[in-house]
Amino acid sequence: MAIDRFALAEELNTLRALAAEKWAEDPLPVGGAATEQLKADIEAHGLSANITELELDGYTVLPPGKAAPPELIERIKQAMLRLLENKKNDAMGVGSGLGSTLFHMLPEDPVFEEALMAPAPLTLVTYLLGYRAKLSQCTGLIKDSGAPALGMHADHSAKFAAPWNKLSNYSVVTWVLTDYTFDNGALCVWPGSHRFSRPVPAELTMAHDREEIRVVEVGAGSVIAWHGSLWHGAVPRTAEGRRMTLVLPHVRDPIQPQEMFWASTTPQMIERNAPRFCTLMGLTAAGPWLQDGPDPARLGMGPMLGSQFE
Ligand SMILES: O=C(O)CCC(=O)C(=O)O
Repeated sequence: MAIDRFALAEELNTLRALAAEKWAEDPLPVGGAATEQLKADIEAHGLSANITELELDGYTVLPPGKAAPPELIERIKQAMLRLLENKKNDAMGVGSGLGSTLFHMLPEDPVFEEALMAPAPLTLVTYLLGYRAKLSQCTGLIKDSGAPALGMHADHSAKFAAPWNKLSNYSVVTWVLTDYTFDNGALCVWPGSHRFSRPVPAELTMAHDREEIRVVEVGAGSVIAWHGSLWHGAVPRTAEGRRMTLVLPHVRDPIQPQEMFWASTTPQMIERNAPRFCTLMGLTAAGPWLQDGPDPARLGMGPMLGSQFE
């Protein structure tokens, strides 16, 4: 049976109209105002050193307590464990190096909205991808003892043709929910590799023991953000117990997110979050249409010329 595309368009337009109303409260800054606002946000959250690390190393770590208090970390873990209990299949397979994966968790518990909207990591997203960044995935990774290494890769691989430009188009914010150590199967990175602007060569994908590679040993509650060209992977988990991670990749505004967040956004989610949430859900990006074309009222300035979101 074919999709009822008109019903789908109506749903989307209703959500986009709610997003437009919400935006009227506090539209995101553009141009010089965006630069000034970003500088102020970096200052307000004490992130200057993190921005330098993003430039030099291609990744940075917010220590425990900087992104959120320990109680939020605990609630994220509990929500993921509930989802894990009810999980029906494992699309990637635990042998993939990612562990057990929980995809598209955002609509399952408001605690994921809290993580997404946490101001310090969101400021790093803005620095990497701009104020109009969209959420691309809300994924849980759970690795048990014996989980294999995750091969070295860059997140721009298989998404953008290389050589890549210097901008990050896809950036991950990763919430470390249990301590990362070498034996616990921590993330590992090749600092500075984001400047190579190309995928990891095949012969280096399992070269986790190279001297250039740094294992990111950080405590539970840390948040790590990185540039999409950074070469990274994970060492195997040899210790007992379980590694838990919340992964929030984001994309720049014109790029298609991997998960269909607009389709699972509800009016309640729009209501209870700041206006920027609508942008993260993809509800303020240039809109699609069917045979009846764009709605001039929703475009604000007349068809094709611009929109109320500029
Ligand atoms: O935490 C890990 O195991 C690595 C995750 C990863 O590679 C990614 O999120 O791109």
